[in-house]
Amino acid sequence: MPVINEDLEAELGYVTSPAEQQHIRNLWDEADPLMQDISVSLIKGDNNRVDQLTKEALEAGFSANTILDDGLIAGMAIVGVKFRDNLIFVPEVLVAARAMKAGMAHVEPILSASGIEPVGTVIMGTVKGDLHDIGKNLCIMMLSGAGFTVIDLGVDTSPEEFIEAVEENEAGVLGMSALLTTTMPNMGRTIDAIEEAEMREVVKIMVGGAPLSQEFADDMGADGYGKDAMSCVELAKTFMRPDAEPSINPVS
Ligand code: B12
Repeated sequence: MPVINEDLEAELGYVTSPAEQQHIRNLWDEADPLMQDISVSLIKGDNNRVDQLTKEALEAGFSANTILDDGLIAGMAIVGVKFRDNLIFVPEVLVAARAMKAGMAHVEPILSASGIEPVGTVIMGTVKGDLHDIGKNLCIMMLSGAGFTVIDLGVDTSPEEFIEAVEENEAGVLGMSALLTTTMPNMGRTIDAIEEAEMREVVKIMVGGAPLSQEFADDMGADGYGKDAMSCVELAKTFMRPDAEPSINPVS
């Protein structure tokens, strides 16, 4: 069984909560040394090395999903903790995000290239005032891989932009992402605007992002909450089932 490498053990030392430390340790103690190396390089913000190691890992036969989960996302978990605890600051996080992007550039085409017919159109965006897009982009990657046509509205998306995109693309599903407690209410405002535009019956709404919960999603009147990219895909698939709601518009 792989052991956790020295650099990662040192990084775990920054995680003071025992539960959090155990959670992150679990991400690594089954992970191949190459995946651990990708995590370390991402934490250090070494985008060239992440780029090179991700290529190597694919050539060595690791699946895109394994590289994403055991290498890239596991590394980002530590970056998140260090940022929260003021051990690193915005510039370091941006450098780590750039390294994540370097790895995702190799993994994304594989996850997206399923070659299957589009099963429906999903509009995705990060809400107004919020610039976090790593999680949203992961969801988009997985949705594309599952055969959805995804329209990415990017970050800082207003309710009007969401509404326009749903209309223009006759989308059956709208997904909103928020990472800040201050921008979470903009999801509710978008849902209200969709109701005012009398479009609530034609689109299913799913929400996600680290600070969200099922309870919050229910309170806002969303149709679903997803804790990660896998649940995002599951939700979108559920919404596309003919028995989900007659209002859904799958791509014909
Ligand atoms: C990277 C990052 C940044 C980067 C963003 C880069 C980018 N391009 O995204 C930068 C440096 C720009 C940044 C800026 C800021 N950040 Co920031 N950031 C983070 C950090 C470290 C990681 C976020 C991340 O990418 N996580 C990894 C992804 C994979 O996870 P995720 O986003 O949760 O997505 C998953 C799920 O939630 C779900 N999901 C996501 N979206 C959706 C949507 C749907 C529909 C579904 C179903 C599922 C789903 O699936 C995803 C994949 O599994 C977090 C800490 C953390 N641990 O979350 C802080 C954090 C979110 N940031 C925070 C803060 C405070 C800020 C700033 C205000 C800092 C400042 N003083 O300037 C600014 C705000 C800028 C703005 N207006 O948005 C706080 C928020 C606190 C709060 N409670 O509101 C956090 C929690 C850090 C902390 N603990 O203090 N940040």
